[in-house]
Amino acid sequence: MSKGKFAIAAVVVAICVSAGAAYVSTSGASNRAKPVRIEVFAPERGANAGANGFGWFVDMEVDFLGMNLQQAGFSGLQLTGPLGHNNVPPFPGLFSTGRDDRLPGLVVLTSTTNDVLPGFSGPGTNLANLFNLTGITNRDGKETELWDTWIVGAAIAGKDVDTTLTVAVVDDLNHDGVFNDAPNVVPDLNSDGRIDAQDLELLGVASNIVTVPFRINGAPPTP
Ligand SMILES: [Ca+2]
Ligand SMILES: [Ca+2]
Ligand SMILES: [Ca+2]
Repeated sequence: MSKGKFAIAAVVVAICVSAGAAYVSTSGASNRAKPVRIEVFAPERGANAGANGFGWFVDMEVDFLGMNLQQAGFSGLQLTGPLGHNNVPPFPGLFSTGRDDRLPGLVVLTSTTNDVLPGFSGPGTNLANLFNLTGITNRDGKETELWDTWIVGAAIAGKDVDTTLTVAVVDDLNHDGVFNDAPNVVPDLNSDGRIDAQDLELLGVASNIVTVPFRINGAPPTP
């Protein structure tokens, strides 16, 4: 294409990427100055993910700009899961709802999280400690980059339902210099009957707030 068209296309792509990766607060405040940057790879926006309500992924990288592992709150490599997978070598980590023991600043919500299973209390439930795989993907003078992945093992957010994934790293609320302050449950701080990015803004975030609308597939895995 011509140089002019290419420039327009590049701008459109940049706007789309920006809109997809970052929540822009109602105050219009930019997220660019935030010290933590989150990029979610899965689910993709508009995807129809999983089967029977589970088997979908949340996969992301979290960049702690200008920080080391300790400041990021990172407490160790993690390979964990339910039952016999929980907290065993070679990379032990706890597996439950609530704040993650390995990445304790992270909040992960879905708008349709139910309260069917023990430990789940609806959309405010922080799902971060259900992540299975946590590792270090970059360490240099600019950032500490961590990768975090979850394969969802039960229909904890329903099936055949439109939902929204919301992810952020909470501010250093206790001012100990470490991003380790995610709550086990996010309250409805603005009392609007929903628990979403606006409540995280009120709680205080150190990162962009990523929101991904997608659908949870309820069909069985075989036709
Ligand atoms: Ca954990
Ligand atoms: Ca802290
Ligand atoms: Ca709310």
